Amino acid sequence: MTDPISSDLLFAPTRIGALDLPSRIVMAPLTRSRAAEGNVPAPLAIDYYRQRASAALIITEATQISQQGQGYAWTPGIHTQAQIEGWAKVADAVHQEGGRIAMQLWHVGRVSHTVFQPGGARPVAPTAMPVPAKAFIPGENGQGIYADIPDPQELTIAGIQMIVADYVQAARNAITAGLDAVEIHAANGYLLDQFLNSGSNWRTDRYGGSVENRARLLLEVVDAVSAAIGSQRVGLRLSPMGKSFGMDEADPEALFHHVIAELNKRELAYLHLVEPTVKGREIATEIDPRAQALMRDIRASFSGPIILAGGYTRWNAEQALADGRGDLIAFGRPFIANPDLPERLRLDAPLNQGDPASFFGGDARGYTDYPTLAELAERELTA
Ligand code: 8OZ
Repeated sequence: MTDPISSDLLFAPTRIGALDLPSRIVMAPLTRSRAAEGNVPAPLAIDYYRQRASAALIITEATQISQQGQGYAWTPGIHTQAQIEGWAKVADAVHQEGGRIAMQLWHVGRVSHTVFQPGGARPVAPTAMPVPAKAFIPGENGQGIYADIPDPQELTIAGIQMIVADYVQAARNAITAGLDAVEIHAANGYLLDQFLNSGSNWRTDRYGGSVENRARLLLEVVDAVSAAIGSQRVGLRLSPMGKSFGMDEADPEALFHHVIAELNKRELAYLHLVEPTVKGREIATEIDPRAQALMRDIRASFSGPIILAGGYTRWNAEQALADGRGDLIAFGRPFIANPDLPERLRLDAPLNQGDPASFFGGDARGYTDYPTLAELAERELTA
């Protein structure tokens, strides 16, 4: 093994799909629950993303493709004119700073609540079964609260087709707003993951049962979105062996063998993997050998670039690149607290620590007020 910290693999330029990137340091999608009325990105979001434009690629917070796709308080959408206009300001700001930004397209499926659903309907799912999780809904006095998830309703074929159309429209809207690419969120127990997983998908039609059938919706979405905006502007996020919101796949090897073989025919811009060490908000220190083997297989068989996400530090990011486990590294929490993260990693400078109390919801505090190294130095001079 090479000595990773003496190498600078994180700073090698690369190309993924249609995008030329100056480094391998990706800003991970981060839900911040600060959207304004109408689930429009708030003016503060313009500053927040502008401040982080030195990332090789910003992946936006998960953004619902439709009202039905929302499952959390104050998350932004990309299905109304006002939302498109809000995102256009964000994309402009990032581009003015020389950055690139992809929108993460999100449908939560069953991880929702009647408060978000059109007409107060029950959330939609591949299969109507109780969901072992809570939804984060707006409470009184502006605080989010956790609420039991009402039993979902099973999607009809017509309902599934509408969702594919919603993905396409959302992708077009993102491009209209000036974003550079989209990332289809098929990880972490949300709709597309619910279809992939045998534990949450008990359908007996062409969308359930065999691995081919469970992967069908994902691939239909990938194909329809690619046809609309070009596969070179489409990325995909998966969380193999993830356990979020009741996900539990009995045969992940067979599932991902099929998914990767199909993806290889489609020439996406990238595959973004949430590593199996990610357990909700914690990172496991013990590595499950089966999960490790699966990740190795995916890496060996996928024909395009891979972004890895999973609690990376500068040191183990360099190590992952040196070992060839991925091509780019997504940093989440470090980007919350360090708008100038690439510069800090380059200098091996200390990092600001993020405050979990302000991760979800609130105002500028813990959002746009984390200082850069230059701002810290200035404060010291004037103190
Ligand atoms: C944290 C809080 C809310 C949503 C995910 C979109 O896990 C999320 C999310 C994360 O993919």
